[in-house]
Amino acid sequence: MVQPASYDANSIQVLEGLEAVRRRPGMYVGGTDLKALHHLVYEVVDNSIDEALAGACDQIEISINADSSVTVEDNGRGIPVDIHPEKKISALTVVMTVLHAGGKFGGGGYKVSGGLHGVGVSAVNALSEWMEVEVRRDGNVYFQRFERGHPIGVVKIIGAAKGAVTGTKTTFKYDPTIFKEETDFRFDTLMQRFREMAFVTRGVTIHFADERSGREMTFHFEGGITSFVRYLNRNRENLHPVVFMEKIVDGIGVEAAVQYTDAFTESVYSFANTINTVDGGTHMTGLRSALTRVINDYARKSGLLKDADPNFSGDDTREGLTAIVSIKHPDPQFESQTKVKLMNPEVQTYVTQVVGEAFTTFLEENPGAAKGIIAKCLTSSRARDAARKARDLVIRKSALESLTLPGKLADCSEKDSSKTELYIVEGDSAGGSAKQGRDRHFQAILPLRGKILNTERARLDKILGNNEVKALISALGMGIGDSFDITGLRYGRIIIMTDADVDGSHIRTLLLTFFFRYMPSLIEDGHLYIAQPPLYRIEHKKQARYVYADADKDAYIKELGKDSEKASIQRYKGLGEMNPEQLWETTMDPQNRTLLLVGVEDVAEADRTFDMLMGDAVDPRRKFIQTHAKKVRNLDI
Ligand code: 0RA
Repeated sequence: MVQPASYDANSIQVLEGLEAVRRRPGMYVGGTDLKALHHLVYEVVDNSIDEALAGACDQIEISINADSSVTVEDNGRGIPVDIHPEKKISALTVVMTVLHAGGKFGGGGYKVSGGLHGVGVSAVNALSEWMEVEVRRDGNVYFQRFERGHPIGVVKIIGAAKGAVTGTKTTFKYDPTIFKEETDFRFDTLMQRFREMAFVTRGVTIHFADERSGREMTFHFEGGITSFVRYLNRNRENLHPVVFMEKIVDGIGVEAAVQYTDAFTESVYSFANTINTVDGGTHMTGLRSALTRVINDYARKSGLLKDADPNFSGDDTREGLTAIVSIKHPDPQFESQTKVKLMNPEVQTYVTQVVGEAFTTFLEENPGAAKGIIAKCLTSSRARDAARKARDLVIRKSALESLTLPGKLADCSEKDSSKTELYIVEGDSAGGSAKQGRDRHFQAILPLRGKILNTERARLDKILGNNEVKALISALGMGIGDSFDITGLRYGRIIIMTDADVDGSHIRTLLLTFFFRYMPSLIEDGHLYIAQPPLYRIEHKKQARYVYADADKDAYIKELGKDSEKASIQRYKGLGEMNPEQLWETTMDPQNRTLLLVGVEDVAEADRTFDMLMGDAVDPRRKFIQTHAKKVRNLDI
């Protein structure tokens, strides 16, 4: 025994605090849903990440156990166990039971890593059916168990820690009476977060294992966020090596990694105390404005930008930019409880300063790279100019022609967009069948001839010049670019209907890329679908059956047994092989058809995926296409 059991005023206060967490979990961990459940894990792992950021730990092991308990083990200094001077109980017990106690004592260094609301591990303890902590320190192994936040006995020594081994091992089982709904940890969700944590905590090794499935992953990035940028650009052509910059200003750690590529898109991610701030904030603004300023200054000084030329805009300097900015702040201010936007004003000044100095030096010392980056900005600026002119022309034209619909669009009679559908069909012949087969009251048909443009590899001006794309934009009624307005959408469902062959899947991909790049809200709001035409028609004893998958065809033939010799099997190579009635019956009739809803679960991942799919690198594209089918959720209507 290392402490007396005491039930004084302090412990009563403690228990009241934990009761408050159990009564109102929403206030402390953001709810009782799957997201909140995952946050319990992050809260515990954050403590180990803090040890790593303090330079005291380089190994973190996380496992989801068979009983859905979670273990997090690190080789840090171990949570202190000595008796807390005020509370007269072990520091370990205090950390585990007092809200916000986590980093308040012990040696220097402040708590920097995220936490959900910075409540610390005690909130997790309160929401756990049980929790056990093992601390290796001073040659001993200390142990304490808790149930629903209450200590079960005092801190005990249960063994000897070999040599100078130190660390903390925490296992918790969430309380199913609180997390009632959906309660299965998702490996991929957790893995994504651990990968980010490992990127922004250079040198730490995070091993993550799922005992339920046997899956495991190890993350270790010697290069920290430099590796992160390399990872993001793994399928892009870069213009120079990653530029890494780092400085502590006024107690705030600032790190950034920057690399330009030949892509047309921007991939910039920001982190505050290891949390991915998806809505950016002052660190993001600081990074962007520094890059724009430095590039303009250098371009003027070196004469690459002439006196008569206007400055590059922020958009010009962001085309092809991949960057990470990561800050560590003792007192981060976020816009809301969800921690997606950093608000500290001083951070913008510091990031601008650090990135400004370092990137200026980089350009001065690497004139070749500087020239490449500026050439890229020039092309981007000229293209934007051309696009603006082209768009103005399109807008003026469409104002004149007052929304003329494309000639080949067979529109529907219904005007209420919540009831209407637009089928985008490959080829004129399938378009013909679809026009005859449809219910013209609410279904419109737009046939596309041949392939539309690869919009990933072309700029807006060129895209707007393509007739198929033009027809698509005016049929949808929302405009494009800066003038895009989703309220103009003329159809509630946009359905891509292509042949079940290689060309069909290519056209489908080109369309998906176009929508993702230029009309993402169409996907986010759930308007985009993929039609599912049958692969076979099997006729047996004058009974026709449509089959949508090879496996179903095989199953049916097996079912027919010997009789299958009498069946006639027709394989549909294209939509054009179906007559209008068949097309209606199998693919367009809301009573019978199956549609796949296209969703973007994670925009950042989709960004990488689309780039990979449509970019220049060939191998990863092939790999992606093979696994693509699984990513689209099924939706029966
Ligand atoms: C307070 C003080 C010290 C370490 C820790 C907390 C600590 C907490 C956790 C939680 C998970 N792993 C952890 N590792 C360390 C510093 C103690 C010292 O100076 O020795």
